[in-house]
Amino acid sequence: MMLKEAAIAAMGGSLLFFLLIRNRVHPAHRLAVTISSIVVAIAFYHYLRIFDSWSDAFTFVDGTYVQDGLPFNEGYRYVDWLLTVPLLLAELVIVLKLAKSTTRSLLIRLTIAAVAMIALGYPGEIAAADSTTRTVFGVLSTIPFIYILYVLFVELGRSLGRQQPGVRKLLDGLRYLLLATWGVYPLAYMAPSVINDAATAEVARQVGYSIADVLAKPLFGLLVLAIALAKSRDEVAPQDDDLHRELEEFEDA
Ligand code: RET
Repeated sequence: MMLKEAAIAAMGGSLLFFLLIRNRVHPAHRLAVTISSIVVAIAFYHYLRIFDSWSDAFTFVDGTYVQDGLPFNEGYRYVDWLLTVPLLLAELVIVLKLAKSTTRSLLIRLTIAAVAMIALGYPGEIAAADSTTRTVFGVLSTIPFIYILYVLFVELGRSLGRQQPGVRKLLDGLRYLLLATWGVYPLAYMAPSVINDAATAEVARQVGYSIADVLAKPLFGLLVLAIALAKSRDEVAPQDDDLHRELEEFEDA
């Protein structure tokens, strides 16, 4: 499936990029970019596994996919999310550079909510297309999902005023990218319930998850990098001022 190859390439390429650019970021803001590298490295590995599992399960016959092999393992994707979703939330919180106690409280609450969201989604994901289990766990998983959105948009919204105007714009973009891409996941989850043909539903779900993953990991990482670089420029400025003063003193002497 071409899309999975594209996802593998996007994860691998962005991994290389984040590693190469890391040194351009001021050490005070580097952790967020390091986390981006870890996120796409984890996703790169899991996409290789997902790709293999897909090839073992489906064959392309007369223009459509037919499931004629081993069962397709959706577990790789959930293990990937279990690790990467808390990390993505952590890099967002870390790049903000809030007070230590606020950061700590946000990290703990967001991690718990993210783990609950993914863990509750899994039993529904592997349940039959029209089963109650699927609906019940989908609804249960949506509760922590809404809590995460509440924290990011209402709670964090209040701290945005303290960020530099340029950074604030980027952060706004980051939050809307998050909303737009994370919103795709519950929609893709519903594909098997609304599309009758099982293989078509499976393809729709995989396409949704894969596109959302590329936007939610590498593109999200790029925006975090832009914020870290903008903040790095602010860090460099005082040193330049010092240099300036020294030069002036030197010229005066
Ligand atoms: C599930 C189950 C149905 C209800 C909801 C879900 C939300 C999933 C989300 C996943 C985000 C994944 C990301 C991965 C990127 O690395 C589990 C599909 C609400 C929001 C951001």
